[in-house]
Amino acid sequence: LRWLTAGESHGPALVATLEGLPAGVPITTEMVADHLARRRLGYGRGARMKFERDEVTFLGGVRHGLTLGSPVAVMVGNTEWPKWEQVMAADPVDPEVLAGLARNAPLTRPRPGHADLAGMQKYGFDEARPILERASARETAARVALGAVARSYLKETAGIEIVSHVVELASAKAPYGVYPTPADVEKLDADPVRCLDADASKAMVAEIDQAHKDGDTLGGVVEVLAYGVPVGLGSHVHWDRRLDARLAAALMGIQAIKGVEVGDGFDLARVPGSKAHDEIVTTEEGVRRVTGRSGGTEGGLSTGELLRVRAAMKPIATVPRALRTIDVATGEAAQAHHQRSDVCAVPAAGIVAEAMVALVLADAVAEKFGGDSVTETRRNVRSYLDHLAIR
Ligand code: EPS
Repeated sequence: LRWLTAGESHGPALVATLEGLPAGVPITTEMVADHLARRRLGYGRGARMKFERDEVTFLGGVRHGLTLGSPVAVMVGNTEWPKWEQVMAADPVDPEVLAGLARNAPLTRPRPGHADLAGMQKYGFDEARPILERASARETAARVALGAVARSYLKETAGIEIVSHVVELASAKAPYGVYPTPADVEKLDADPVRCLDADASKAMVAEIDQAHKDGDTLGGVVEVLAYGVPVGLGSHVHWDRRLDARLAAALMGIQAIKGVEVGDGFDLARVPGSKAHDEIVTTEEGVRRVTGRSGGTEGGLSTGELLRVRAAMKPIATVPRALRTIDVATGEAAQAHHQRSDVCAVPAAGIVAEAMVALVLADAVAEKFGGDSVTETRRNVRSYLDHLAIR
């Protein structure tokens, strides 16, 4: 698979293309819109989430609810655009008009933790607008749109289903080792922080309320689970074919993610080998691992067990109680710029992480099973599983 996104946070729209999926994947505007709506949920988001809508339009690759096998192109309109039409215009705008716009005031006080400063230095801008527009997590809407296509492909061809939940938010933690299933998704989406445990959810909401009062922001940890992943996606033979490496890169590529774990991750480094691995047994269902510490990958290959990855999001860099920085126009000490911001976007990050896992798995499924129609891919998956020598 190949896929790309384009578009700025306050531009007219985000666009995304995805190439390499077979024909016959069921996908509708409504399916994409549903996932985009899930991404907007979550306690602690800012004002923009309330008044902006995600407008989805397929521009190519889909006909009557099914993919054609041609590149899929999707556009997610920014309903904020009319306010930014001049500030973000593609064509030159009369400088006098621009000078009269408060929205266009140069952002010369870069936020610590944001792409602002290093981006200005690298790309040669004297203010942060040209950097923050693309660094913004608004772009994740485009990924979630493509993720909706990828997850439909996974379900249709291999029966793979993806679930995510928030397991930590600042110091509040959900009980370890409780894994929601696809049947829990509705309940998760109805929870203000997408956490399955009611007590932990309350504690997380309280953390967000406190941070809001304090003019602060919060991070947290999301866990993504993929059910029904067949054995043998990815490979041990080269670093960049390892499924865990591909998942880690994809998750680290989400804005504000600072750490990724596969299975028990860092905890495995703290226990002896006898407690770190998943013993293999034969059961009525066939060969199984008795525990899930590895997160469903061994040697860079999927094992056929539950796939489990976690991503740690740092607190949002637009901190209302602005941090120390410099004004790059004068070199003087200053406070970082701040207009409005989310207190916390961890629940949304879980939906984005689902999309990234879906895109990585779709890539791995397409690579292993090929096929130009969904029926062909499905047949290939079934044939492979039916003929496994050890099962
Ligand atoms: C974002 C800052 C906020 C968020 C935005 C991501 O936007 P603004 O600067 O316009 O207030 O609302 O997220 C989205 C628009 C979205 O759809 O997720 C940032 O700096 O990353």
